Amino acid sequence: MSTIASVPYAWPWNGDLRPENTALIVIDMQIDFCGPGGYVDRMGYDLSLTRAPIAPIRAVLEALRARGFLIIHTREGHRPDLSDLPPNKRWRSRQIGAGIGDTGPCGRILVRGEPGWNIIEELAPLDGEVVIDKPGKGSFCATDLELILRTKGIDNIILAGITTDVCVHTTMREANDRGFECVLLADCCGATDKANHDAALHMIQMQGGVFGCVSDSASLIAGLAA
Ligand code: C5J
Repeated sequence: MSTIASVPYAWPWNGDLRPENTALIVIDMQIDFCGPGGYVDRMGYDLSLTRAPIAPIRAVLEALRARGFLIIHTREGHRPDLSDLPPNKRWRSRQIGAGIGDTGPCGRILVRGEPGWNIIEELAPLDGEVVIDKPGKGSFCATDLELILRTKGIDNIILAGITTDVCVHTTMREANDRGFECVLLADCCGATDKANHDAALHMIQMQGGVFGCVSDSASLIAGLAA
């Protein structure tokens, strides 16, 4: 049996936590979501909230890389011709002054290949790590993530990244519906609103863990060392 301390139950449910069957997914730690001049900054939200998970994610990456776990990174972004950008998504972003596809201080907002679309240097993927480019909030929609996870024999998913209530939660829900066993690391996630972050954590814990569990970086690292 190998589990980590988490709520509402010790994760994973069956005690089978191994590098061979468990992946970390780090979601959208891009300049657009936590860097000056990026999408979130342009919307006027507090960058300290989306930057808070950087140090805990680094610690988790170090622990999991050292043990040979599968590491996956995602990037939200659209094709330069915007052919995969639904017009209503673009319209809504323009209502708040940060039009997706429009030019800002970090290049075109949430467009693949632009400076703001890059993962921040502190959490840059290592050679050989999987990077998933996704046009939506969920990491399974219009990507090959599920194929990669199934091919590599992954049952358990550890979730980190931003934002807790949008892309992380959507990905957790998608994964849970596909039968993956999920845990979200609370201090390795952040939202553009603290109350939304807290609510997102609370939702997971209902119904005996309706989408999985909530843990944190220290509990994961301690569990791995035990
Ligand atoms: C958002 C994300 N919030 N990565 N994206 O638009 O959560």
